[in-house]
Amino acid sequence: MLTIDKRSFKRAYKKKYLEIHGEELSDGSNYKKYEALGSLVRDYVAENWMKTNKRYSNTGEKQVYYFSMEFLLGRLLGDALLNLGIRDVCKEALEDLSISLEELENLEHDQGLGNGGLGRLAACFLDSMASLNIAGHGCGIRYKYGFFEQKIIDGVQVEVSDNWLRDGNVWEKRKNDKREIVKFGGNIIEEEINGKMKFTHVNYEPVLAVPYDTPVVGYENNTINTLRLWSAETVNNEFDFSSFSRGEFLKALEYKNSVEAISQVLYPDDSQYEGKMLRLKQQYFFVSAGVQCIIRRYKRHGGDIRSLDEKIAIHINDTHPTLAIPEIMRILLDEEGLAWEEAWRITTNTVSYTNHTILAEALEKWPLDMFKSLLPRIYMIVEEINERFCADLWNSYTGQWDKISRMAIIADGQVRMANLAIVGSHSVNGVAKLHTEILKKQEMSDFYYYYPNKFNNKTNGITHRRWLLKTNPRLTKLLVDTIGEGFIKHPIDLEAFEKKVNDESIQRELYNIKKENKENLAETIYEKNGIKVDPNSIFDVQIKRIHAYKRQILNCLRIMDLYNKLLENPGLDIVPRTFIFGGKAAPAYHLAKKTIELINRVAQKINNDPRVNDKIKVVFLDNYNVSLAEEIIRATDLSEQISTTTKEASGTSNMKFMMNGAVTIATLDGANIEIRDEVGDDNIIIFGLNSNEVLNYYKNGGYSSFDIYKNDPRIQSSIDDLINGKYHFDRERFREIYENLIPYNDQFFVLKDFDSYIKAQDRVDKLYRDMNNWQRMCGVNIAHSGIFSSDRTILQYANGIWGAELLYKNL
Ligand code: 26V
Repeated sequence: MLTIDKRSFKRAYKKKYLEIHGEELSDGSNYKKYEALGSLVRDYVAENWMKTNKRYSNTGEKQVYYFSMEFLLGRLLGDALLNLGIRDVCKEALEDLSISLEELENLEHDQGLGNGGLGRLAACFLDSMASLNIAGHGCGIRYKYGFFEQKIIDGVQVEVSDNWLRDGNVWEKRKNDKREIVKFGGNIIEEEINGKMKFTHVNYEPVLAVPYDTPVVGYENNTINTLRLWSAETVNNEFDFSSFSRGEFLKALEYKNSVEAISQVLYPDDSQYEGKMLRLKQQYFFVSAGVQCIIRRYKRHGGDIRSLDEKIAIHINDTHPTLAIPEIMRILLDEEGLAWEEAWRITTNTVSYTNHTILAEALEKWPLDMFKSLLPRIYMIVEEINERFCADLWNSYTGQWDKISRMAIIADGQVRMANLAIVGSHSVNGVAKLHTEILKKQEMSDFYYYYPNKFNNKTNGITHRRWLLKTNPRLTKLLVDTIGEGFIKHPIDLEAFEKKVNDESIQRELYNIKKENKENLAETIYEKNGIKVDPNSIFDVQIKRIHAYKRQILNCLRIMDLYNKLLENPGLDIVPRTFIFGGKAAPAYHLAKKTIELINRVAQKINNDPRVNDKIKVVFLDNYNVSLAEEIIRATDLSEQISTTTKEASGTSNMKFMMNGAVTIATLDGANIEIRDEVGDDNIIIFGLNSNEVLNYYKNGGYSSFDIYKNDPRIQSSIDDLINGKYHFDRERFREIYENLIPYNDQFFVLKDFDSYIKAQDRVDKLYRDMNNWQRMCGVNIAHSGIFSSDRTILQYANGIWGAELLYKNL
């Protein structure tokens, strides 16, 4: 923990400002003030960063590398100040200088290098590893453009590029001396030398991988880990002057652009796999640079290559970094000269893999031709892994061709990345109990029976430092005042709060805190959308990627139904509600974009209808990102977690909401089940089909959405409203949604769960009328949220998968 007093902080800050801007503090813009503060904080971090790295070299403790195509960090200043333990001092010092810390914090551009849950999980894990003193580092891509910015124009999503580096990035440090070369294309020359095969890669295209390091600050423990993101450049970092001098200027420029394209942009799709060459290039690019750099460092410190797996753990976040497996093999075989068996033992003991989705359409499978021409040596290694694996399978399952071809790594002209990840790692985990069970019993059952010991569950978590301490300081203070500070380092101790939740003064304070947060959000809503919402209404929130399986449509149809009811019966006695949505659709995902448009049209209609306006309002907040999530989550009464059971692997916003005292309305899917188990049935509102029912329908059929539509006039009229011009003069506008639900038989059981959802929402209405009891429920949720801290998750990974030593245990 850093100790610094207000006076020295002010002095240092003014000095820093002068140093980097060459002018006096009082003259500058707020952005310049933010830059100076960021830069000062980075200086504070620098010494401990160096010391942490030294410690890791000296102690020789096991290093964990978390490989991920995505790190969705959000803003860093507030978290760094909090974890350094100087946020209060900094805030007061700046106040003396008439500067608002919050205003400066809000100027930071979100670091949005991720799509959603998977990327944000990686960011929470980095925070927990550093805070638990685990030598754990991130490895990924420094995309020039992050996840697109979303604008809503005439109700429709429009994508704008996210030029997040435009104004610079105070947190990153380019490391020219740590560059690596990654080789693409070319041919492999095979020759036998002294009875040993030698493979030489020739005619390849070299790409320079340049690392940019970002410090990951541990909570008050002096540990600073590293997130290393790789950027692609041409080897001489300029276009080829020989072609320039021959007048082939454009060609040279084209080459430079094609190399830089590798780290140009994050793929904004998290639902539908597409075999795009550029994405495969991205994957090999960062994985190869990362693995080369890890092995180089390991050897520099005198490590014996034969015990690499004792000192290094590489975790792959979904299948995206699976090429780490053949890349380690390549280095061990071709550069270190190890025999296949030994290289394979080391590789599989080093690598572990997390699966994040059972959606078949998201499974990565690369076309063989593309794979072979882009990565010729890696392809040869994958082919051999496959041959050896299939030979083993043949021994166990002689004659069972079906099974063997299902499990093969190469089949049907494709390389199946999930199969490679399972075969080439020593651990495969799901992200919530139900998800892991489904992997074991359904999606990956062949592999589970073959390798039962590889499979395990690690229920996701979220960092309570960002999602409670930082975003909700007033709630944090109430908790500290009532149960003491212990929960900050041991979040499970939040349980002590349960004893206090019947106390009326606590209930009142919970109410007041939520009210203030809702008032602030109401202001943001007014600023962004020009809609006035009532902070006394129930804030009913669904924020997440827009996906058919997450069923924003279910929520929207229920709002349409309620609207109809209110028109029929203007005196209907309901607690006023504000329905809040946020989320981005993949640019090519039609149905998801239509869903956004529908929500916006419903919002427009309802918000402009004075007959219902004292009862309901609908808001779609554009450009949902980490910072907006922080603002919304602390102001939420009701958290919507309504995915089709079995489809949401875990969910993590569900955990953030409960930690901030929202009550959840949910299907028994993903981690909702574990939340229910923690808080008990009285403190969560559950509805809908259970997993057996859903799996049974998928297996045996028997579901007809049309039957429900035909027999329930209430559903019928809301569904008809999709195509009768009520929400858009062009009646065809929402036909796609209609067709998905009726002629295409509603793959995600929206109609099947509709009635049960409405009844669950009626229960919410009743419960909310008893404010003391509602606040008691909120309190129980907070008290049981500690187990969902990512500190618990990371300890389970460290002990159960990585074998990472907790040398500096602070638990
Ligand atoms: C998948 C794909 C597949 C196609 C190409 C691009 C792409 C990019 C990302 C992904 C990842 C989708 C998987 C994902 O984000 N899963 C979410 O992971 C969360 C953290 O474990 C979990 O809480 C969510 O339930 C799960 O949907």
